[in-house]
Amino acid sequence: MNDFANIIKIINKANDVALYCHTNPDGDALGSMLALGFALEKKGKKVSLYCDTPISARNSLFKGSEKIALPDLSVHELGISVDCSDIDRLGGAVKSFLSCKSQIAIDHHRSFKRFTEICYVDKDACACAQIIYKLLKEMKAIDKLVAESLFAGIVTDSGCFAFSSVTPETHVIAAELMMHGFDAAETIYRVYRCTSKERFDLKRLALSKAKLYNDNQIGIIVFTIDDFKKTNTSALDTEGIINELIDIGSVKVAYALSEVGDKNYKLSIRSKDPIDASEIAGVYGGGGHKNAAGCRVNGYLEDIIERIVKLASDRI
Ligand SMILES: [Mn+2]
Repeated sequence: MNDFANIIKIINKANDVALYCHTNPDGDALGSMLALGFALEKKGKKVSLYCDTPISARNSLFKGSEKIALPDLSVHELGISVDCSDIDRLGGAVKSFLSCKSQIAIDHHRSFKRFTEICYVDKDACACAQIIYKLLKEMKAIDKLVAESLFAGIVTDSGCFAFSSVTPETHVIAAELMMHGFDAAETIYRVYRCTSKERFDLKRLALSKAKLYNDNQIGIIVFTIDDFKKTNTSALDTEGIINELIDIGSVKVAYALSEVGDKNYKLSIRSKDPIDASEIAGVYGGGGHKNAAGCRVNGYLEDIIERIVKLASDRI
């Protein structure tokens, strides 16, 4: 594990490389995959980019995202997954990934469960893009567009350099990337700050129903299918809205429940130290990072809320 030399050797040998990111990709998944894709294409390789989720309007703001396709039946020489903590995160792309003649996984999640013989995992990296940066630096494959994509990944996964996962090294890497001359402020606006009117409406609606528990130490927002219909949005548009709750001084744990089906919810968790969000997600078989994690939960909404409030209050 964690041997760039071996990984570079394998990449150099392959002519036909398929890259994979997780289902419902976030900025780090996209930035990591696109940066690696641009770099390998420049090295003359045939590169395919796969994700099982169609690219949303928001994700189309990442340069090169139009190259990302739904997985098909074609077989590739080498498959590389980025930002996937376990094989299930590939969702509908699992079969395609496994059909590659060899596989590599590159990830930074604390909950990483090994699913390839060859992998590179750095649980201290604040973004997968930070690992891809080191890999591509060694391959001397960073140009302006690659740098911008990596920067976009780091910005989105670090809360624009605000999370506790950010280290001095993160800033050094960001500085080295910026030297390639892309417009950093424009990139941050485009991939991190910019929102749509629809998403604004969803945020306004969800926040108007937000509830606080335990002396305002636990915050919960719920996105219902009805909310998505009313605002012409989907569960993909909820990313980041949960931060409005964890930003309340008294809140130690914030939850966002997104209804995805009948009695089926996607639960996002944010926490402040020392509470471990990934440990709470683990109760439901999910995972993530110390301050940001997620899982799926089944049941009646009232029961779920009662249970997750107890999970948080037990840890406060
Ligand atoms: Mn990530």
